[in-house]
Formats: sequence, C-alpha cells, structure tokens
Amino acid sequence: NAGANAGEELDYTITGIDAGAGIMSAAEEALEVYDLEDWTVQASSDAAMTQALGDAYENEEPIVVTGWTPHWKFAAYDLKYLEDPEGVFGDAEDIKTFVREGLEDDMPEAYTVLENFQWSEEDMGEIMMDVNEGADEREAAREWIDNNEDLVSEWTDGVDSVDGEAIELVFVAWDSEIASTNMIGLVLEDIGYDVSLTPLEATYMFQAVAEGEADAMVAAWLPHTHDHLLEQYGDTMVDLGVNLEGARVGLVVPEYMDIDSIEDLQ
Ligand code: PBE
Repeated sequence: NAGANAGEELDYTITGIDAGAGIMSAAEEALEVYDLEDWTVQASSDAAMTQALGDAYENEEPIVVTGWTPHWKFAAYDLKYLEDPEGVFGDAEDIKTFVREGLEDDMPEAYTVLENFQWSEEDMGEIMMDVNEGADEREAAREWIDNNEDLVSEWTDGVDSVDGEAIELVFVAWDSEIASTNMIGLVLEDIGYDVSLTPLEATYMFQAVAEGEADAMVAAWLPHTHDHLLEQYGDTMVDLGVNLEGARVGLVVPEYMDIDSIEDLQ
C-alpha cells in the first residue's frame, strides 16, 4: 500500500536536484498550486536523487522525485509521472541550442555543426544508459558516435576542418546534459577544435553564453523549464533551434505507489 500515506512516510519531502534547476522552481510552485504547504522540496543533485530513488526502489519504499525525460531512470526502474492537472510543469519540452553572439563569424564551422545538431530521446538514452552502467562519459559518447556515423555526418556535411581553435561549451551536470554535451563536444573535436566542457549551475550557463564568456550550450529546456532564464539572458544569445524534441519534466514516483496525481499528495 505504498503511497496512501505517502506524505507521512516521506516526511513530506520531495527529493529534488540542484537548487538552480528549473524543475526545482516548478516543484516549489507545485507545492503552492496544489496546497501542499506541509511539503518541502529537498535540494541535492541528479546523482544524489537517483541514488535515493534506487535505494527506495530496492526496498519498495515510497519516494517522490523531481524527474525528467530523457533520463536513464525510466529504463532502469518502473516509474510514472504524477498527473499535473494544473499544468505547473508544462507540456512537452524541447531541448534547444544557444550560442554566443558573434560565433557565426568567429567559428562558422562550429556554428554550422551546432545549428545542424538534432537527435532523439533514444539516441541520448543510449549514452546515458552506458554511463549509468559505469562507462566513462567520453567513451560512451565516442561509442554512440561510432554507431551513428550517418546521423553525425549530416551535422558535419560540408564543414571544413579547423586547426585547434579553442571552443568552450557550458552545461549543467544533469545526466541528460552530460550525455549531449560530451557527444557534441567530441564531434567538434573530430573536426579539429580544442574543446573544453565547463559544468556550471543553470543560471551561470545561460549567463556565460549571453555575455560571450562561453561559446555554446545545448542544454536549454523550453518553453517552460528555463523560461525565466531565457527571459533574463535570451536577448544576447543566438537561438540555434531544437536539438531534441519531446522532453518532459514533472514529479515522478515508482509504479508501485498507489498515487497517480500531484493532488494525491494532499
Ligand atoms: N532538468 C534536466 C533541468 C533541465 C534538464 C529537467 C533537470 C532543469 O530542471 O532545469
């Protein structure tokens, strides 16, 4: 009967991730919208959240986490999104690519690759799953590239090689973004760039690109999750479009819990 008294059993705690993630502010908003004033969203990290989820799952204990797709946790465990009748977490999300102003002139080859970059949830999932099973991030990305030469060559088609120019990609250490950023970083490396990958908090990721301190990011979740960051920084970034369609965020619980909706947490 896991879930009927989920609140008490869980100490009215939702297991969250890094405080700067958009899903954390959405979860706080959900507590207000659904009158869950007894509940708190506990900040931690993607790694700590999935650890807590795995531990609870093994013991069939209740747990509510801030969850999103694509993410390997849905392949590893039977999970469900809690229904969100008030639409606090928005509908489908896209993951988008943004680059700094001037990149097109300074590094047209990288600009073209980043503009062309688009893959699917399954693609990203393959890298994430390998990393979750213990593979090194870079090696998992390399293997995916080797297995998907046709798709990758669509992104690099007609792009000239470069001679060791430095390019910096910023990201947040969410499992989804570790996968995408390592992968596209390697593609840029393969055409000759000297690539650095810098993990930051979400706000600083946007800020770095907006202020031209970093060159690009492939980690903007829109139209909902990062809308506040886009509003703040969007005017001085170049939007290179969607790199992954059909992402989603929400509150996620194991299938074995008896609740189906955020309203059931009341
Ligand atoms: N996420 C994964 C991010 C976007 C990517 C859902 C944790 C966020 O909430 O900001």
